[in-house]
Amino acid sequence: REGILVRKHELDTNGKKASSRSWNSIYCVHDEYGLSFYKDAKNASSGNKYHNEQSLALEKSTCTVATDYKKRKLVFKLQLADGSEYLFQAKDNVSFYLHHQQSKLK
Ligand code: I3P
Repeated sequence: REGILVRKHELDTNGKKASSRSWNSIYCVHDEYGLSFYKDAKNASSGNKYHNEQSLALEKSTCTVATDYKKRKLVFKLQLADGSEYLFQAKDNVSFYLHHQQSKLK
């Protein structure tokens, strides 16, 4: 499954506060390799990753609705096994539901 989400990197590996903290619109691809990020669909099809970021391994990750984040709506929180954490904002309820449910499957 793939689509555009707006992402904020909250915590780095081991729970350290992430240094680059702004919200960015990113093309996300969720597949057997994990969650990968691209600037847009074109870059996704050519495999050109967003800022050369490695795919996120979703094993032992948790995905929850970010009820503690009040500044934006339709935000879910992805917490990875390595201690890093990302917030993702969906563009509408359908997108939110699909991405959130999909992330919970792993
Ligand atoms: C960040 C940007 C984010 C903000 C974050 C800032 O600044 O304004 O939107 O998060 O605050 O550091 P920059 O663009 O210069 O990186 P919120 O939208 O959640 O407030 P934070 O460091 O308190 O998370």
